[in-house]
Amino acid sequence: MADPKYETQAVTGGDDTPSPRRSGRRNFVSTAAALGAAALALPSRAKADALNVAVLPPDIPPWTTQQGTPILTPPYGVPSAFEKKVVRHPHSRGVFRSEASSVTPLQDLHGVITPAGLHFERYHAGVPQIDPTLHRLIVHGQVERPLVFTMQDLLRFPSVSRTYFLECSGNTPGWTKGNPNATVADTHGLLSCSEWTGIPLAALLTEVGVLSSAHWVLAEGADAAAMTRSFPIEKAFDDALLAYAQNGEMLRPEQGYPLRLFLPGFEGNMSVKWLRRLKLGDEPFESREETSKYTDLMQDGRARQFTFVMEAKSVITSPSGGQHLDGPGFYEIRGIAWSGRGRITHAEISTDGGRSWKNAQLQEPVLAKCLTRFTLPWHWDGKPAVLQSRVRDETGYWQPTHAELVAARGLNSGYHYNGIHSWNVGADGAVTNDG
Ligand SMILES: Nc1nc2c(c(=O)[nH]1)N[C@H]1C(S)=C(S)[C@@H](COP(=O)(O)O)O[C@H]1N2
Ligand SMILES: [Mo]
Repeated sequence: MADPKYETQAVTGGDDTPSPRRSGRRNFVSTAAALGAAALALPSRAKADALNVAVLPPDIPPWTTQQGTPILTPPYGVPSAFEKKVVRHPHSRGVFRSEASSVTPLQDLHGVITPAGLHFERYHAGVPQIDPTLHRLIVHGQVERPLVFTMQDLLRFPSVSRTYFLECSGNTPGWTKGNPNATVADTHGLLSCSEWTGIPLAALLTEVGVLSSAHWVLAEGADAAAMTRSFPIEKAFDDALLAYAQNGEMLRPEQGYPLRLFLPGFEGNMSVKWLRRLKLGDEPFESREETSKYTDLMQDGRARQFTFVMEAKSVITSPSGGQHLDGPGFYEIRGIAWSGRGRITHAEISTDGGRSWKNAQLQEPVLAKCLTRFTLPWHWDGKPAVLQSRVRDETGYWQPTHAELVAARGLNSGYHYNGIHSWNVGADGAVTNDG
């Protein structure tokens, strides 16, 4: 479809003889009317007038009459200058610091892949700048042959590429009522999805030889936080990766360059970045990040520990907090869904705050432990509406309501919130967060 910015303009000049282009335009206008013209971008005649240039059909815009920017400028491509607002923002604290996180602007993205430069970031002691030629991975503990690998060694192993989401277990401050001005980045932005390339951890463990007494693996990062977590050996032989590339290029420094552990579907914290050590043992290692942190305090004062899996969750990204509907008419409701247990099998959308639900269309491909897009055509009648989505995964688990989550886990924990999220649409078209 042509850019509506041009197509909704009145054609100036020329005679009245119908031409293919004009009848094309007429068809387009009738489609536009059917969709509700308000859903389309408004013409920018005023802007063109202000610039004193003729850019709209049938005039020829200046970018058609002059040579464009030469190739290789800059040598590493960047988004259009008109997309400058699509960036990561610091999470909650309002400033970038070494003990910090930044969020992915999910409301401005399309498809399921997060561009590397927009992948959320979470680090406990800043981003180390590691020379890959000086980086080593040591594998020791209950193994037959303790070994130290260089990056060159690791790149020679057979590799795989898999598309997986990564979500921080602290994503979504849903336990308490949210800020009405929050966007999806604010509520769900500690979530991204990439194609990760690396070595199946199983292949590396086969190389060192696992002793039968080994049931747990400790992973340690080379950053100043020396982030350290334990995970069961079953995960190592299931789908754990030693990832060195992301969306076709080597990892970004923020994502763990030159090597990170990647545990698909598990809470983000366990995917240790800047990975320098794996130790095999018969028990979990009880590191700081799996005892005093990343445990979930329950209502009765006891804490859940080793809550690895990120459960099925979804959020509507359009229309969503901070956006504005330009009057009644057609809108496509769009959202993303994911589950750490496997594939998403159902997505439903409510426009009346959960009183009634409609099946949304899952957009292919539907991959396990990966973001899945879902959509639903919607005609907004201009009245206040409450938009919600809920999803089910292949285990039959349904994304819970806030009330169900609170009943099961109380209100002491800040982690693992996957409740149904609501956006309010006001009669004026303003979309606000309802938590
Ligand atoms: N070495 C190391 N690994 C780490 C962290 C860290 O601070 N240091 N942060 C963890 C946390 S809490 C999360 S949510 C993920 C975030 O990964 P990302 O920055 O690539 O999004 O990395 C995890 N791995
Ligand atoms: Mo995290």
